[in-house]
Amino acid sequence: MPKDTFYITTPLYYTNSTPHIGHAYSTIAADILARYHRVAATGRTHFLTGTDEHGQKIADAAAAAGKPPKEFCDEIVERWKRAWRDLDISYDQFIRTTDAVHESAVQQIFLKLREQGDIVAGVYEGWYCRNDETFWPEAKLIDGRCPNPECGRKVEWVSEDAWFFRLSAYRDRLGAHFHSHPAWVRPASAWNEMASLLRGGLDDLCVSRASVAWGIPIPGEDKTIYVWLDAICNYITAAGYPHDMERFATLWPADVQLIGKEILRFHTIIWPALLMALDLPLPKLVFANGWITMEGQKMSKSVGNVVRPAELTDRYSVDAIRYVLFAQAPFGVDFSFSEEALLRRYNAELANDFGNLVQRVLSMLVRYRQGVVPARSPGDELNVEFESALASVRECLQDVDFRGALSAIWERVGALNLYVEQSKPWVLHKAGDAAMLDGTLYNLCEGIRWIAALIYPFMPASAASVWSALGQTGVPGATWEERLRWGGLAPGQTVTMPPSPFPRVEREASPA
Ligand code: ME8
Repeated sequence: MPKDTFYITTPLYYTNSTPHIGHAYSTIAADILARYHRVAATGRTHFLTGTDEHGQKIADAAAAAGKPPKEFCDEIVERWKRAWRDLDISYDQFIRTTDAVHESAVQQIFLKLREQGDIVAGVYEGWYCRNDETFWPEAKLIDGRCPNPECGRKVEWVSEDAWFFRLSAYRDRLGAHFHSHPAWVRPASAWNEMASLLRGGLDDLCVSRASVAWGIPIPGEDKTIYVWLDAICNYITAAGYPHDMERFATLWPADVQLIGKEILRFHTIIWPALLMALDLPLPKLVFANGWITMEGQKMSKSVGNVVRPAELTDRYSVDAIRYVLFAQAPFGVDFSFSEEALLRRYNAELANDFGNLVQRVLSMLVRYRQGVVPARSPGDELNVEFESALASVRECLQDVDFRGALSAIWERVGALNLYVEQSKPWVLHKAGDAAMLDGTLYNLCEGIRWIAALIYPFMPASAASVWSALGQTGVPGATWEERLRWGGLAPGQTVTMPPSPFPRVEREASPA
């Protein structure tokens, strides 16, 4: 079976923490792409996410909670799954690095690489940061501490017999891949940063741990496999490598791998070198999303400045958060989170521009036409702009440009609002111009039907509510190919009033 499935992945999240909106951002991005590819008729789609459960950091967190690591992870994983359910994340597969199939696949990968001479014996001596599970060269340390600005913890001197992946041997091939694929890592700033890192040369990578018991054992030895080697292989083990090569062939290479920019080196240097060693094709695109920051610092558990999704969805709805996070900044660029900005955007773009439009149009339809879609009037040209908006949204989402897609949709929302103002259905009604009123109401309802289909990848619940209020069946807009034809709304269709999709939220009174 050849590759026939659009394959999207997120990072695997550490189970020493529970989701904040930074994690949600990457996962919702993957969900938008997955939903888009499902409705945009590109064929099959597979969306993978999951959890990264091995390593000292997780073992320490479990010990602090007084639980065996696996039991600890079992509980935390439920919280990740619940958070994704609450945010309407439609993943197709959730992998845990403690899954038996993954563990055995990683052991097989390790043994294969060792057998073919890509993993070799050596001695490791160096400075190790437990929190980041990373070895740091002495020159990088800042006052004897981890140089990761989010961490800054004391590093430890580690000396042990070890196994090394011969990363340095892949430098030239990696360099050639970067140069022949200038868009395989995005945004361009990420490609530049990694290409220049490659020019600086590569050290071999220590891929065993004698001191870490909570990990995948190296068969026949008292060591475990380095947690990053273990975790990064999930993208292929989840797809069936090496136990189900038939399935694997339909999925691999991944079409889009979404990550945060702090893990670029792992995903665009180490990961492709491992794939080259396994003689597998490289992912088509690795896209590093920007960071959500708070007062200039990355939102993270270690900084202690996290906002949990539930704190926001209680007040604004899930779809509002899914919208606002992507309307605010281009994907790949950092942006600062503030509830103030969220509230402003929510009330202006969702409650006012979109929510009011739906309520206003459908209540006119109920008032003037008893909720029945009237006949379409020939000769209007509204379809032209909607068809070109559809093309722009497709182009943007194909290009992982979420904000571009939303702005193309909101241009149409704005145009429908203007159309209401200019065509004045209430005046047509008063004047008894029935044919004109019919045509106008038809266009408005059909325009709203299109908007519901187009917003579906971003806001599935609101899309579904408007879609079914218009008497449409199935997943909103599935598929765009079939459902997005101007005139698809059948005259005679009865429409119901949906609940207001985005009720206005008033600013909380500031404390006196
Ligand atoms: O790094 N802004 O897991 P992790 C935007 N287990 N995205 C953010 C973010 C923020 N403030 N904070 C987190 C790991 N993220 C490893 C990955 S992959 C084989 C192993 C997102 O739990 C972003 O995608 O620390 C980042 O890369 C990921 O969460 C890190 O999650």
